[in-house]
Amino acid sequence: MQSLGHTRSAHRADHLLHTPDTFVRAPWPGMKNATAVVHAAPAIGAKFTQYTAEFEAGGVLPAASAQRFLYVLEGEIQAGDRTLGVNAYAYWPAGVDSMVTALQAGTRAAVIEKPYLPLAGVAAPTAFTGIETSIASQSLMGDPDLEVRPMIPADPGFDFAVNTMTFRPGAALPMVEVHVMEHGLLFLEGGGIYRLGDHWYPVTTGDFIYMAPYCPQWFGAIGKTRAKYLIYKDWNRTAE
Ligand code: UGY
Ligand code: MN
Repeated sequence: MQSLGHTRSAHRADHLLHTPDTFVRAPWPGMKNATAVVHAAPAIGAKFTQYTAEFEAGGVLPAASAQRFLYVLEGEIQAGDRTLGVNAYAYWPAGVDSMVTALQAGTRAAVIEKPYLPLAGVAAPTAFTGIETSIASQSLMGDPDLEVRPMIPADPGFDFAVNTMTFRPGAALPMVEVHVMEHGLLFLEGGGIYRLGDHWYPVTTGDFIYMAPYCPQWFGAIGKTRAKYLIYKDWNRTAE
């Protein structure tokens, strides 16, 4: 639809709000019957790459040179001997072919890839899968209206974390956060107001946000349904 040049998308020095009306599909080397919307990459200053993969039935992802995390948003994926439905996720270390094939047309997945930073004396992680809805929630700073579900084990072998955060209507982050870690964030449900740097944005399902290190950030859920997002951060390593 013609929007006369208007969009909620915004790219500023320390953040990107990437809304679906501005997504551009582009071929990703090695993908077959699939396409990528690249949300964050070294081109924006990120130390990771995050894209949404959109598949036709039988679509495949190429092997990644970095470690890979995948979360199923829609449809069904075969990954080796595992079948992953909506809310299922998987992790593969660098050098392991994830053998991802979509089983249905319209399958979509959030994919995060990151070069691994080893830690002396700590074993590198191995592949695993899980289901987000089976994870026991932890409250954030004691707020029962804000549930965190960590999908990456609390093990120093991992150099990043991916969590879901679920806010009851009206719940909010308890503070404006300013931290060295960067974020890739995908809105899964609901919406609200996101503060990024000195800007306050209305945000909703399907939006993506990149936050650079030290980007001031705060979110309040607005509306009558819960708000939920998937959030990546670098973790367990000294900042470089
Ligand atoms: O884990 C986090 O840093 C998270 N609380 N940040 C955020 O939701 N913007
Ligand atoms: Mn944060």
